[in-house]
Amino acid sequence: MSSVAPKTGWLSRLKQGLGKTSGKLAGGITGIFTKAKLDNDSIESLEELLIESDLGASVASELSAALAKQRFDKQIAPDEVRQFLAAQIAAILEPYAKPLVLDASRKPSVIMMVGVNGNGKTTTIGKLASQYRQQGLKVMLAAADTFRAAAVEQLQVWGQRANIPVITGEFEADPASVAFRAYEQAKAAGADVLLIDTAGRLQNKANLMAELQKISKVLKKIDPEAPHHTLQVLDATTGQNALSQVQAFKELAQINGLVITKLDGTAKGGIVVALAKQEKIPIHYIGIGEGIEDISDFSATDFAQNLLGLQEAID
Ligand SMILES: Nc1nc2c(ncn2[C@@H]2O[C@H](COP(=O)(O)OP(=O)(O)OP(=O)(O)O)[C@@H](O)[C@H]2O)c(=O)[nH]1
Ligand SMILES: [Mg+2]
Repeated sequence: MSSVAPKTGWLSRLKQGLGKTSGKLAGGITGIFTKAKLDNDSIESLEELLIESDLGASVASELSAALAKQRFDKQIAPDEVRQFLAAQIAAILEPYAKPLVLDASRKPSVIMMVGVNGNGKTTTIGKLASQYRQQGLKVMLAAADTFRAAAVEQLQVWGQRANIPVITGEFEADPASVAFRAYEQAKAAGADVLLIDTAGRLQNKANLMAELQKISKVLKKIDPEAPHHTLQVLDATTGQNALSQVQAFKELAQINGLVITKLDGTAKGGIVVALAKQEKIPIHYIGIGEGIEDISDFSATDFAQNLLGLQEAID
């Protein structure tokens, strides 16, 4: 699905959203390479900078070594280093920068959102629901996080904003029964997309696993392929911890896509690169703010360029 917002508006939001990470990387690279040769010291400092920005130790050493191989013992301008890194990072991300493609023959496509508390599941559902609606799709939401009354209300607020029906259950109702009812209703209404919000209490892993598996199981009574997409939402501000969260959730559900939120709030945006490299799961969307428009498709080149602060004068 392509983003609805004009390309230029999206790019300026992306640039702003990645500003903390790009500021740190660009500033660091300028500090290291102004007047300095590309030698062991500067390569080591670059590697440290990349690790601090959460690209992960293996990517950091791989990129530094690749740069050294090209230009060792020669003067190199900071701008060239940024260009080099952006190209390398884009190449790492490219295989995993996949849009979420909905199968139009499914009425509806069922998207289940999972992830640790506070990572941005409900917010992401609100943003996506609004995007899909703007594209003319019929959307419904299921509040299958029934553990907190506030969680249901939060989803209802997003639903009201975009004029989208939200199927809810009683407080502490069985999440699977809410999901099942929502699926039945979405089917009857001829909806294109059903987005299911879930709870993320990883502290009680056995319960969460049982809950997510039960939701999946009841959805499969309607369509054995449902849920058609299970997306894990990760909070970029947690840095390397996002990697262990993916490991944990892989045991709980069949994760087939990632959404990485809160990139606007952190200089640890390199975690996106570490996730692509290590987890090899498609990254569908990134969140770059709390507003309804602050989400977009994940583009490897645009992301890499903006991570290095290179798209200056686009809009
Ligand atoms: N800055 C910023 N804040 C975000 C983004 N996405 C979500 N948030 C904020 O993060 C907080 C938690 O988001 P929720 O959507 O409630 O997270 P959740 O995963 O549903 O949390 P639980 O329901 O507790 O499991 C909210 O204050 C959101 O506004 C983002 O991309 N950028
Ligand atoms: Mg929530």
